[in-house]
Amino acid sequence: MKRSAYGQRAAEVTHPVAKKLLQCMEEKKTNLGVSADLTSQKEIVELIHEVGPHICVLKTHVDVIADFTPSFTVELQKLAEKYQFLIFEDRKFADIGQIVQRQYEGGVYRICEWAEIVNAHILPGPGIIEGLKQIGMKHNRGLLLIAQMSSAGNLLTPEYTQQTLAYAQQHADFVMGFIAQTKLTNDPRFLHLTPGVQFANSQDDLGQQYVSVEKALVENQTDVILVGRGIYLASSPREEARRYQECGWGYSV
Ligand code: 5BU
Repeated sequence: MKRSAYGQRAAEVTHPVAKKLLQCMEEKKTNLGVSADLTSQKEIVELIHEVGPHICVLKTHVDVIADFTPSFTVELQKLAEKYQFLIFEDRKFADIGQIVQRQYEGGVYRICEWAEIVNAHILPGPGIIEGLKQIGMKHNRGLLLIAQMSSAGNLLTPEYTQQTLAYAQQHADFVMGFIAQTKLTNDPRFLHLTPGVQFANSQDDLGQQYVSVEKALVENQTDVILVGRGIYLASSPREEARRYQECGWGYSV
């Protein structure tokens, strides 16, 4: 049987979360992640039952859930187990190391207890990575560095992106990849996850800029597409997730 590049990489990488994600992608034949940006626990659970079989990652913004209770994260983990996907809290940490540790470990959300993947800006310097790493490594977690953004007028210059790559290389025991619009490195240890992907629209009215599945995966050579409104606002999120899965996987094998 022909193995996809994801399967080969799964065998090669040593980062436990990168390995798990690549194995999941290979087994489920999907490079689709869903951004579950809904504002009630019930809506998110319903969405997961629709899209769960088609995704490798569920991306959350827990702080937009109006009726959030800590038990929700227990349910999320059960659903991740049932449907076999990884949970990525798109927290975009951006503070000094000492504070991000508290934001990651404590507060209401206790993110490190349930999110296998989180992300961070490197704006404050490498102390943010060191801070998160001290917490995350104890829990077998992975970090994505935000190297590029999808939104118009963002300030992440090519030099900034290159510095992100350099920091990732210095912390490859914890950093498993990037949020990026284009592939930044051939280093197989690092995964590239791309938000701002949609079939239907090229933008929203607040600066979001979309690329097609083909552009993300073929032209820009990234690894995982992250789709939010393109799926959760569709009349059948299940069918739409299936379409994105088939399209994305078709470009990757
Ligand atoms: P959409 O509905 O597919 O437009 O949602 C995009 C999601 O990806 C949303 O959760 C954003 O927070 C997230 N995102 C993004 O759109 N662009 C970026 O550069 C980063 C995250 Br980083």
